[in-house]
Amino acid sequence: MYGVASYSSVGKRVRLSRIVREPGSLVFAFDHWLEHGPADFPEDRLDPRVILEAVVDAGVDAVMLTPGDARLFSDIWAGRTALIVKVTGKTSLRPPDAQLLQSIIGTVEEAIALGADAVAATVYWGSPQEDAMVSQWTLIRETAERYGVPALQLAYPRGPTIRDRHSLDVVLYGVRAAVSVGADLIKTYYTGSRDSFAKVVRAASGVPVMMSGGPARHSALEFLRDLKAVMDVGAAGAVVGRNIFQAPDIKAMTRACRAVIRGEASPEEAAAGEGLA
Ligand code: FBP
Repeated sequence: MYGVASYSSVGKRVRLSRIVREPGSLVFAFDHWLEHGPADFPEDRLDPRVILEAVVDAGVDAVMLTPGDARLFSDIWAGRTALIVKVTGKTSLRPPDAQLLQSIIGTVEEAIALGADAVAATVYWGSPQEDAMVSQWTLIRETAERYGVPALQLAYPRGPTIRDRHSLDVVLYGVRAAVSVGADLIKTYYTGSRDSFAKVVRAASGVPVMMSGGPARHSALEFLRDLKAVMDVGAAGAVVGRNIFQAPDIKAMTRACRAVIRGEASPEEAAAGEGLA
């Protein structure tokens, strides 16, 4: 091949390497105050600062925040962990027929101004408003591309034709769609087994895939086993919110997730080592 890489392709590679690390990365997702509201937060954890401090102290590869929270809490994350700014969002307060569209809540330029290593945006594949979501995504991805910023897609199939968001065919379709529209990194639902997730990773054709945490499992061990299953079949890591910040001991759960993702401990060893039930 002749020629040298473009400035932006170098920038994208450098930024991506701060998030996607070998053998795997733990990203803390923390946009839940916007997306879900108080229902997600135990009474003693209403202050996001308390949660974010604990997670960053325990050590994660990156945090994914809204632009406003990235600004407000920069004293916690800056210089300690990579930053992904999520530039789309919605609240659960919307009426049901408006739940399948996210709004633009920040720009790529603002994310760069904040020091972001990547931008993230949700696409609800199969939504009646899929057209608007894909158009938003394309604008975000194209702008990010120009500045050498990787674009993470939360590839979430949901809509009236989708019966089971977690079924293999549905997740596969969402991941292939995300690849087709240029995602640099994909966050998607767990399909419930190691073998099925292997197909999801293969379908991404080398674009890194991270498992989305989802609602808190019945036990820490159950979640750690899910992490192990996806890591065994080539996932790039996981983007986890509730399974960490709703855990009785946030720091212990963060460390256990990280150890399993990095292959430093089995789920059983990680749970026992951190005293998790
Ligand atoms: P969780 O690990 O808590 O599932 O967080 C990941 C995430 O994608 C968040 O970024 C987002 O707020 C939330 O899940 C979306 O949840 P829902 O699936 O209820 O829309």
